[in-house]
Amino acid sequence: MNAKATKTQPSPVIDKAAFKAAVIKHLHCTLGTDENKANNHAWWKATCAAIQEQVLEGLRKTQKSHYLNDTRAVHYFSAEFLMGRLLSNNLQNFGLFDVAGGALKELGVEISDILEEEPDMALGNGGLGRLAACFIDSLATMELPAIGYGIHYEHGLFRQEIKSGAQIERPDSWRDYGNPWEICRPESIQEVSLYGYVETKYGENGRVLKEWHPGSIVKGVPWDIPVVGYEGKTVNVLRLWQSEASDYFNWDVFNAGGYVDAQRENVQAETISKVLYPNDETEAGKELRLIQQYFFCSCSLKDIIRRYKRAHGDDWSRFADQVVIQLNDTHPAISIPELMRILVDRAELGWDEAWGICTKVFAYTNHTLLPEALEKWPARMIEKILPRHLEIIYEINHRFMAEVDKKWPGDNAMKAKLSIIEEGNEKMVRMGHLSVIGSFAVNGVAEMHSRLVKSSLFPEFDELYPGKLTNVTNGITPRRWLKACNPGLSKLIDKKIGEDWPRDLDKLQGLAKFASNKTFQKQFMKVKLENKELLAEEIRKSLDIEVDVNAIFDVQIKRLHEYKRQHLALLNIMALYRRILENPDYDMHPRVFVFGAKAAPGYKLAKDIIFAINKVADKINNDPRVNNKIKVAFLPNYRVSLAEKMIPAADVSEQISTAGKEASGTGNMKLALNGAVTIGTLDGANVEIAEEVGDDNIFIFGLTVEEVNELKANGYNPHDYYYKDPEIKAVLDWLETDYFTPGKPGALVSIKQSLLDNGDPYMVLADFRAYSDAQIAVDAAYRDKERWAEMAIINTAKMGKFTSDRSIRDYVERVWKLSPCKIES
Ligand code: GPU
Repeated sequence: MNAKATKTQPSPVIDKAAFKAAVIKHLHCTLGTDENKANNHAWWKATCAAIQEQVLEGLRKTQKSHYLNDTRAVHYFSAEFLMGRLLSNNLQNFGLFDVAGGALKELGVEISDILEEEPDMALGNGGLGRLAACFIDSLATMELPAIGYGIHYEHGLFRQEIKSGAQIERPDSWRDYGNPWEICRPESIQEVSLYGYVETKYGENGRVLKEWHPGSIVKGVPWDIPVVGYEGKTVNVLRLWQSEASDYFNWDVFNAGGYVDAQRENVQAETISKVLYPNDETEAGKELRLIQQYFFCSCSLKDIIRRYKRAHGDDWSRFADQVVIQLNDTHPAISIPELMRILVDRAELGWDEAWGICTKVFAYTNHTLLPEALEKWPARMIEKILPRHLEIIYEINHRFMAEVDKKWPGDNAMKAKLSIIEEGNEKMVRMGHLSVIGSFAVNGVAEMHSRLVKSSLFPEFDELYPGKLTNVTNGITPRRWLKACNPGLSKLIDKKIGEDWPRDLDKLQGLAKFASNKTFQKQFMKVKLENKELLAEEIRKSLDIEVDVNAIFDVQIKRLHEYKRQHLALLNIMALYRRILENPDYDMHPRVFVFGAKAAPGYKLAKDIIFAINKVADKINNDPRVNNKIKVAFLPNYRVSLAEKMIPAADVSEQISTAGKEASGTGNMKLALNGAVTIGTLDGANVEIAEEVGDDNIFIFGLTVEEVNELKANGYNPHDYYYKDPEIKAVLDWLETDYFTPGKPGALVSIKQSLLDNGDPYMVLADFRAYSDAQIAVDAAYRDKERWAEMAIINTAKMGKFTSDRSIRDYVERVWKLSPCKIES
């Protein structure tokens, strides 16, 4: 019998007794405690240490194999990696989850309690950062040589508290009591220069040499987080850089008598990796943020070059064969002039040779069309922090302008449009243009988004560089987002179609033929109900709200943003409430609206929307006239580990962005994979989800991109909807009263203002009626239990396309040209 063909689950590398012994050993020898004294935190750390033994063994073998095979590798540069918790995934990937659970049980400890001890690694804001985490999971699983590069933020995304309905931000301290996964690598410290000036010198044959005299030097200390692939063969690394003051520089200042200044430099250096900027899809324009970007890019490039030189010395001719760097949005775009600087100023390559290398190494992913998210840096700021880089950017642009002139001779408007430099009151450097020009491939993150990147964001670049712009639709790792977070459903699927779907998600297709099977429908919906019970318990504990598990669980989880339109959902909830108050017999299936969302601390309207949701929730949840038909639960501190509890319990997935605004979305994929039915607009990856599940198994509503543009062009006036639709008027007027905020009339008025006086930029009112009708259709559909179960099963069955393994396969084929590397034991 072919063992390979039948073995589907990762086979445990050690047994229960050995695992138990390892946990005890670490309690004693790593933590200095014992079985009687240990609290859950100590048990958690000891369990991590026990599995980390396996992880590090895998890491060592992987690094050795990659080195011996001199592999080409992808380097994923990202300012954000939203990893969440690692213990459960690492156990799963080694096939040790049940072994560990059993071992701990014998020691009198529940594994579920231990898992809850782990703080989330929240080094990201939302979708972009979580995508990076899913991608490195897939890369390791597919045995591809890869390294993630980012920033070792001391504080990740803020912890959200809700006080009297309003968001309060508290610092996140994920490492306060130590992180059992990370390994500090002082042997690979790098130095990064900042500020100062550039000296022009003349070398042999009149060659112009540029020397940057930095005003400040900081140290980058690498911390490695092992990334374990499914079945634990490849263990790649996520390398995160922490900033520290570099010793000798400060001593110079110190010796000159500037003790206070020396101290200040110290603080400054450490500030660089202090905190993640909490803005999602808004470019902050802050000096420290540019320094953060440059800091991690410079460290990472030097790290890559050190590794390359170890194998190839000073022969640069093979660099682009060995190294590909994926830029996760423009946040790491400063890497392009940094690599040019290293090649031209340091390695003394000619410009053309250096540029030839650069443009074979970089590839760029665009994640948004929103103008406020397209990074632009004042040229003056770059000049101050990175004087040499600004010169290089000008040189790149100068040569690029010549190319533009060749293609469109004498067309100055075209030059102004495509230039890296935006002229105006203040000269700005467009990082998107720099990224397109400096990369060999550019991709959007869903079919529709990539089409819009080509047709509306970069149409001229598409003409200039045919074939450079392409699509790679996003994906999610099914290991975390089904196998680990939804054990009930996973086991049911295992029984029905076998156990190899976590590696080959198209296998889920096999469930489709059972979608109308009554027995399977019952089993599937029983798991859903159990997951709803768990979430109901969470809602009770966290909010003291009782919800009925037979209600429809309607879930909207994502960053709070006007374009994502949480306020559209809110208006519909208010409309339902009004209908019930007007007609106590209003016929609807009970529904629980569950929200999770953080607002950027400086985003006033987003915070107002959170406040409004909570105030409306208070009123509805405590109004006996509602008779429990509606409950609203805003769960505070939405994060990866909370998503893992909410997603398995969802019946309905809210994906209601204004068409053309959500580049892809990935929560939409996670929810559908766990059997939630989508109510959504034709936006981002919703379009592809609809293609996969079919029109009968999704609720699509609202304006299309074309209709949005047409309506805008014809002069959209939200007042038309306000005056024509009495329910819209009533609901908006309601916001102005003190009904939801007793004694404080006007507390919710900013929402009404944005939707009327401010012109409703995201066309909430234009889509309201269509949304509300679609929700009525959802309600009707849910009442047919069998039909609903069939829809839910079809959703799970048809999500194969959205595994991040497929995204990575697309990148490998279309962009990276990588081969897997078998790990020798
Ligand atoms: N996205 Br740009 C973020 O989460 N943050 C950002 O700063 C930018 C984009 C998201 C997109 O909004 C979302 O549609 C997409 O699925 C995700 O990136 C991953 O591509």
